[in-house]
Amino acid sequence: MKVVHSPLHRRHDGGMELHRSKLVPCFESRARAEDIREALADAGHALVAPRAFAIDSLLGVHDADFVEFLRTAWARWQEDGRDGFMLPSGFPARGMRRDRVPAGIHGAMGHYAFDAGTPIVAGTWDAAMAAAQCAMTAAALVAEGEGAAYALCRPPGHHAGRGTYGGYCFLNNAALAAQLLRERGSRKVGLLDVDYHHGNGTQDIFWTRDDVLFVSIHGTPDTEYPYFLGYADERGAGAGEGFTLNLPLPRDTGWDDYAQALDTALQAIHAYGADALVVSLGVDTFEGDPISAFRLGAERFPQLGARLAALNLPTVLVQEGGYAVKELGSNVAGVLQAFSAPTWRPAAGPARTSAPAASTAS
Ligand code: OKP
Ligand code: ZN
Repeated sequence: MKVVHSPLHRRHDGGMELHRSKLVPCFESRARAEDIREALADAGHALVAPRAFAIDSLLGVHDADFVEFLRTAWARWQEDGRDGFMLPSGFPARGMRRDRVPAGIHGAMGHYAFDAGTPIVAGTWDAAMAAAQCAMTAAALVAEGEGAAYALCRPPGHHAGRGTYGGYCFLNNAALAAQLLRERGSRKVGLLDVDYHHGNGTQDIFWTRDDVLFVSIHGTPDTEYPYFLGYADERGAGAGEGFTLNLPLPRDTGWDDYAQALDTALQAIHAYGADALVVSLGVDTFEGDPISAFRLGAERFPQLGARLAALNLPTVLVQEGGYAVKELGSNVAGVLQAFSAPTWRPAAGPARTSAPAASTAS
């Protein structure tokens, strides 16, 4: 299948994160994307460059002031006479003001960020924008008739909310893909997040909407990052009530229990009547992942892919986490296998029938 990827991810590098009370190089590294790219090229997938979506195309998903903060943060940091990488150290918790963005860069950072593990460096904006373009391009390819497409996004996106960043994420790539599908003819998008960590940003973005069903399987926030969202009793609000489904699982969950949750998730997307699927594809559910605690063996990723493909929907796969760098590429390739089988063809949905005639050939 088509793999949308940009080398600009390399500009996001050199930052450190506060991890167990120490500043350490981020687990989210350049090497991750390189490993995935090599494994997918070896597996015969076709690498394509992202299209040049403009900043405006982010605004269906993100607040304009937040986007402007991300775009200009590094320049403001430099004006402040600083170098290296940007990390906030104070946040507006209960009883403090969130209605006002402090004028200075340090306060502004705390306003928009929700953790001290997501450094901004000189090239972060370029990399985040390129990743967003990769996701939107993959979605456009699917809207134009590709059965499935994969966006090799780095940095990842699912922790980024309408106006917040954290968890290595700045722009919500998967949400942008879902939004683009909606704008190009899809009526109901199923968004399944299988990353080990809850996709709090995606949930935030679609919380009050019924046109995107958000379903997430993840380590329970009782013990796992991001801690403050992702419980089973969160089900959406207003028009979006009933259109968020969280399936938290305990640490050490293995395939049997995981597969049951996966069936529940897939059943919910089927029952919803989705005509397209976006997958937030984190493979940090792998047993060897250094920062996660599920126990899926490498042989489970082709099985995961087969179950996703069995939904028979036009599908955009968007890379999220996965930090066992050595096995990362082969685990991702495993998920993509079923979508590349010569017999796999999604049922034609509105996302496909709305495609311009000239671009449906694939
Ligand atoms: C991103 B994704 C600092 C605390 C936690 C954040 C983990 C982000 C995972 N060390 N680190 O969902 O894979
Ligand atoms: Zn994760």
